[in-house]
Amino acid sequence: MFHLETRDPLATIIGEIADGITRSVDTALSTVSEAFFEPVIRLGVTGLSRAGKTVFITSLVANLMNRARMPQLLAAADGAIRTAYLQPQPDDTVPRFDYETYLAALTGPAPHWPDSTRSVSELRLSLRVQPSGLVAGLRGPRTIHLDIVDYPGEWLLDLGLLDKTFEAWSAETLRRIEPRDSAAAFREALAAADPAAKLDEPAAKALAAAFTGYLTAARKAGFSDCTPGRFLLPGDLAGSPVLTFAPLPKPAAAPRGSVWREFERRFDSYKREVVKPFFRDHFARIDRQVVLVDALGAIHAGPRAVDDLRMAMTDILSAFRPGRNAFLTQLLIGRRVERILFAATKADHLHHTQHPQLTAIMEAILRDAKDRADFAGAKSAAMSIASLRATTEDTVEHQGRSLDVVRGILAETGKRAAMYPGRLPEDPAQLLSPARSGAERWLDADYAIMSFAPQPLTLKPGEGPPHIRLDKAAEFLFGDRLR
Ligand SMILES: Nc1nc2c(ncn2[C@@H]2O[C@H](COP(=O)(O)OP(=O)(O)O)[C@@H](O)[C@H]2O)c(=O)[nH]1
Ligand SMILES: [Mg+2]
Repeated sequence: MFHLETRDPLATIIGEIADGITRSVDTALSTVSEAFFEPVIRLGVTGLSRAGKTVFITSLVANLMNRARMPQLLAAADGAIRTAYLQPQPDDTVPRFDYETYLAALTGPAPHWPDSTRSVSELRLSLRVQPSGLVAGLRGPRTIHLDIVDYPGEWLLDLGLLDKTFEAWSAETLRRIEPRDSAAAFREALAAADPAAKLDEPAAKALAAAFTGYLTAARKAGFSDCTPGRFLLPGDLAGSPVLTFAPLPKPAAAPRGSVWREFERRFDSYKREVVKPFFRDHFARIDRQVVLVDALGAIHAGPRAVDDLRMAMTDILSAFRPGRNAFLTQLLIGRRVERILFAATKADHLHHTQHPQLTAIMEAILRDAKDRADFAGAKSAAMSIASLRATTEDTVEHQGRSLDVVRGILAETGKRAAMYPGRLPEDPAQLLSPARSGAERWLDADYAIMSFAPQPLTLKPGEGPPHIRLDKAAEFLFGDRLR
């Protein structure tokens, strides 16, 4: 006897046909039998680069294989999860998430943060689950596959390009970057170019490079409207023509073979060959989504970065809104993301007494993003977590006051240090109002941040790496599917 607890497989198939994806009969059949016999949860993990995706996935998988530190994941606490093991992933052409290398970096004898990743990757963790309680005797153990997909948040923001022509995107981009210092070099390159002239490849490359330089600087300065996303994170497309274009002022006439015509064609290829396949092959198949956010980093960087974070969260959320655009609506027929978690990562930089304030800030931003994106449907939540706890807590006396600090090993020097990151306000509005009104700096507070290295660990049998609320995040994201 088997127990069917998955989304309607028929809806899945209809969705695929509707999009005109031709799949071999083989794949279609295995999808059906898999859906019937072995439920699959596709968990998307995203966030802008350096948000903590790699560390999150590595620690989550390690803590699902060794569950002693997962009391808030109910299926782990009550013993329903019998075993968890890695299996070959279903998608042969997607790079495998290099779990073993990352885990060795984080938990080896000289612990360090793993190298930064720049593309999509996937990992399948299979869970053998035996529900406990009354129904336990009636159901045999079953296998549930957790397919974790790591993809850059930068790529999500490209969704907005699908609705735009090259002309509209160019005009809008040029208007927006007009006042920005970071675009000075690109504006200069543009002034020297003639969009009506015949395309010359080295000149095209130079223009694209100047535009990429602008995007990189804008990202650093905290702007989130940095499309096309692949210009920042090209993956294996670096240097290809599909990434060799830039926004242009429209010339009076654009003859065949001109820079304008060729860039327009490349922009369309970018949408067709890069953006659409990503949404079709990865995004549209996700059931549960976690968006990792470096909220503390943004608070430290100042009001502009916090406001930018708020807008980026709105943009990300609107990518998950049904009916967002025609292409996506058609892709998503019969399926949708059921749960979305926005998690402020690296909460181990804060003493636990300040975690409620960080969570309150995330919740306030999420509420605002939901209102602005007119978002309904998926269940959403905000939390503060640390995928890998790199600090320990302490209370020290400082000028007659006692301060709640965290201690750790500084990543740069290897020296031990205590950090007091500043006091987050009880009322999130004290941060969000100045952010919204465009303030340059926080008025009466300063937030510090230090970069700690992972601490050397001695794990007892059954224990995964130390974390903060990773179990709670897991319970929200897929705990319901394990019982
Ligand atoms: N203290 C602390 N730092 C973290 C944590 N997660 C990530 N980081 C830091 O953030 C950096 C980027 O993390 P990574 O997972 O590579 O980000 P990705 O680009 O989103 O995959 C790491 O190199 C660490 O410095 C955490 O849980 N605690
Ligand atoms: Mg990564």
